[in-house]
Amino acid sequence: MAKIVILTGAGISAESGIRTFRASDGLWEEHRIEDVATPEGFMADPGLVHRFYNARRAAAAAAAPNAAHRALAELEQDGRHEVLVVTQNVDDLHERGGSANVIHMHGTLTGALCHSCGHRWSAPAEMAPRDPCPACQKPATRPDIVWFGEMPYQMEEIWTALRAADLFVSIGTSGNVYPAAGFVADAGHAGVPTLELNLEPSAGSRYFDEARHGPATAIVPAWVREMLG
Ligand code: BJW
Repeated sequence: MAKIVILTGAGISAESGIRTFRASDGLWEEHRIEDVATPEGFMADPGLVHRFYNARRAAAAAAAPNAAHRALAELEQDGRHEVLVVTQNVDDLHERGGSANVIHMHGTLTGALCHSCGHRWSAPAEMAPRDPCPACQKPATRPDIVWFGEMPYQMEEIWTALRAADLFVSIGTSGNVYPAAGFVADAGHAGVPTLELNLEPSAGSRYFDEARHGPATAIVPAWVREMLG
């Protein structure tokens, strides 16, 4: 069975109404990365960071998976390929679209984490700075999100899957944030063919063996149809 590792980014959820980061109307136009996406920003103003993620949690809950999420689920469910989706996205649209084998390397909006004892639990719709951890009771709760300077989740598992893959596909990511931006090079060094599906050429477009450009809801289902013959 051919093994396919698929990296996804904000672009796959854009047509579900979820804002990307680096577009002219993206999240980083309104928020300083240092303020809302670093541990130092959280320590300086946890209320601001919780408000940022509370709003994004509400936006994700109100959104529905689109044709690109559903096409990747169809590829997995068809059973002829072993599909692993590695997403940088913190929404749960892959799971709601039907994908089962998903790694959230940058965490999830539905998760809460205690930065004192490391306990994890389901995030309520609204989190606030002095919420107690259900395990240790300390007011040390944060969204279970990987911020700049923190180690993304399940990296060994991802690199092992990448090296063993028969195909690496990158969908809807600008290729600006490492280690995900380096996966195309990691795959290339392991002799794994690489394909980019993005609205426009990403920062790493030239490293891919093949690139197709257009909206995810058009080019992802078209690619899946090809794969399923
Ligand atoms: C469409 C579309 C449509 C639009 N259809 N497409 C110097 C050099 C190298 C690295 C570093 C450096 N200095 C610091 C670093 C490390 C740092 C880093 O990469 N910094 C860069 C800015 C340079 N990385 C980290 O700190 C990471 N940790 C780390 O490196 O740990 C150490 C380590 C060591 C060794 C091994 C492994 C690790 C942690 C990174 C955490 C990123 N966190 C964020 C925010 C938290 C999550 C959240 O709040 O959601 O994650 S940043 C933000 O960017 C978010 C995203 O997941 C991530 C990627 O963004 P994405 O998905 O690519 O979105 P956009 O908006 O950039 O692009 C969207 C794309 O879609 C565009 O191309 C559009 O064209 C396209 N698109 N509509 C198809 N309809």
